[in-house]
Amino acid sequence: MAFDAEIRQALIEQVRRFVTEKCIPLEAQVGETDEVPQTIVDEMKQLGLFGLAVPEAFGGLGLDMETECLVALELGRTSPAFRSVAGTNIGIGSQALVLFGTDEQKQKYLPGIASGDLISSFALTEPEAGSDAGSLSTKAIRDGDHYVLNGTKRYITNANKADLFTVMARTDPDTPGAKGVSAFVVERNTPGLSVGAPEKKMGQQGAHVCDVIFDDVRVPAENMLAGEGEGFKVAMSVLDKGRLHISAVATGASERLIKEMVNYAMEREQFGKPIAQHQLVQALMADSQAETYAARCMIMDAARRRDAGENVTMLASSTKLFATEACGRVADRAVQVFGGAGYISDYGIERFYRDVRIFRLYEGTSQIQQIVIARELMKAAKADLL
Ligand code: COS
Repeated sequence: MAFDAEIRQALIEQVRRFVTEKCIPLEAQVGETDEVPQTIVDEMKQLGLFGLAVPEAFGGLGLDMETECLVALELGRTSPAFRSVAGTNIGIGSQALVLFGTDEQKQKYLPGIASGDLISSFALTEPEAGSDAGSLSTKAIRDGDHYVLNGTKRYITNANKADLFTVMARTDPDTPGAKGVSAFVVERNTPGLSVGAPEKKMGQQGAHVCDVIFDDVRVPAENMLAGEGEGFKVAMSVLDKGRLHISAVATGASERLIKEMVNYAMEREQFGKPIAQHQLVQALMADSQAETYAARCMIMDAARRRDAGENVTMLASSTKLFATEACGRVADRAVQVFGGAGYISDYGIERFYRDVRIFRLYEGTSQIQQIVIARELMKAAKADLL
């Protein structure tokens, strides 16, 4: 069901105000200190941002995908580290529970995720299993009414703050590939679970990724999500949604960068006039706008179709491929329009340039999106649906 239009507009305006008044003034500080201030986290809780995608019955706002994307577009208009604070609770950290959790599992965890009192993370990637997620080797071996987990997860967003992990692990070591994988909810304080130090990254200071190490971690069998062997599908379904959300965040960043480049180009004078009056600079601005508008349209269309119950695997991958690659080009053009200033930290453009680079990598690289799109096309062709 579509979200009430007035409530939606009020929420979007509230988020835009929060981003403009609270987050943007702190961008440089967050970039330098590598920490989003607690006051901001508290405000995000009050705004309900942690529970955007948790059903109302469990304390969230229960937004449809279209509204979630509109909010994500707003959150994208500042340093991505701010969005990342609530990002895993909104997306990959909560959605396995939302989509596949039993009523007891939902009752136990979703209210805390929605309020932001519980931080949730998604643990799929491993040192030897990145794009080839189905080859993961973390094991979950049944022992009575528990599964015993052993292995290492890598680059896990918000792991250092997480209270809860959705973990994909191999319950059937004799079955290679996607089929032997199951998904579990694992609490941070379970004995044997430890979290590594945050990695030093190219960008997105203030957002953290760490290793998560499982050393004979005993997880109750009732914490399994969906059935045994269903974990890969759980992960992929979560990523279908996550890829739309990330597309919206990236496109919000593109819109912010366009605003920055146009304002700068109208003020900065060279050859006796504002550089915005030079046609080669106009081309940089215009191409950025055309691509960003296209990305926004793709996001809205795919989100509405998901809300209507359509399978959006191909659309989500198409949107993520286009929106994140476009964002990379827009960020590059923003540096170009700013010229030397674009390379200097004080102007913040180089920070955005570094921050947005990850959009083309996480939740599936651009090359993985291409593979998904091509496979879906061939499936559709076989079914005579093209
Ligand atoms: N939704 C539901 N089920 C899905 C699915 C989706 N979007 N995509 C695949 N599946 C199912 C398939 O239907 C298949 O089940 P059946 O054997 O019952 O038909 C199963 O999952 C395995 O799928 P597939 O054979 O396509 O798996 P592959 O190992 O070939 O890999 C890719 C598929 C490459 C698409 C996958 O590994 C992937 O997305 N990798 C990138 C991972 C990623 O995004 N990592 C980012 C880190 S998480 S932030």
